[in-house]
Amino acid sequence: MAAFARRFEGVLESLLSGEAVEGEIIRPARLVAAMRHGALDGGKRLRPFLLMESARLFGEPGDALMRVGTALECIHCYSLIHDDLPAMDDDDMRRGRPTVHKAFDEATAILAGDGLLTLAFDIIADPATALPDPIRVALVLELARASGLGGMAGGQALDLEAERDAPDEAGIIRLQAMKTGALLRFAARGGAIAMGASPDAVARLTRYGEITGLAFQIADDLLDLTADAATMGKATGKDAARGKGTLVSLHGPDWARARLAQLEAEAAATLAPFGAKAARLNALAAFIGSRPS
Ligand code: GRG
Repeated sequence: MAAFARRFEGVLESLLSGEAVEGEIIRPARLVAAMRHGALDGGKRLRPFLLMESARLFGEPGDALMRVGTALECIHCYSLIHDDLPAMDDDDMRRGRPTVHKAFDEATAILAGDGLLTLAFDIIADPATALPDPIRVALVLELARASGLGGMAGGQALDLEAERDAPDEAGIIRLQAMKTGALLRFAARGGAIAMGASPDAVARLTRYGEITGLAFQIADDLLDLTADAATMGKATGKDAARGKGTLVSLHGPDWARARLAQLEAEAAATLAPFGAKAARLNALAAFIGSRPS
């Protein structure tokens, strides 16, 4: 994953260039700098890695897949920039550095998020993402649905509401499936769709994405409770401080660790028909459940 992250950085860096492309007028230097601050030099690049590894089950993923992964990471980075704003989670540190609104200012951070969100769809729609047109259109739609009203943005809205009226367990699972699960689901499903996989294979990868999304969130809630800020590169203990309900606060850390082991086994069973080719995706599911940060 670390080797992938280094290779990925170069592709993302070139797409966040300060040079205007056809159809643009200029790219304002301060906005480019804020977008680069929020997107480059940090992050595990988990979602694009998952997309590439899902694609690899069906053949060698090329540059087009790398560009789809870049689009996905742009959405993820936008969500972090906006989530850190004072009106949302109000964080000063992210990935061990000042958040975008601290390094620049709030208005610029809002626009940097807007710029990254829009750039994601620019990247996939661009013919340079050399995939058949129906596949590119399908990916645009899938990514929009994962990111928007009934996906990540909707999940964030439910998360804000949850601070007032505490949801029950089913409500917590649903809001997390939207807020953090939807992009991971897209990563696993999108890799299969981009490679023209069969409906059965797409369904299996979708399920795998849902399982890893759930595992990612349980691990994140566990880390919020147990890890220190230096390891995480951001403040921790925030859920408990706000009295925010999570599966970990409902059932406790021992339950969470047992559930993570269960989900790892479920992920492996879902991918069993792919045999040894799924070894890296199985390792990834294990990593997601036990990641240190
Ligand atoms: C503002 C529309 C909008 C949405 C925000 C995803 C999200 C919704 C907020 C992020 C809040 C948060 C920290 C959630 C926990 C899960 C999460 C997304 C953690 C960070 O993802 P990693 O671990 O981060 O992949 P890196 O830094 O490695 O990219």
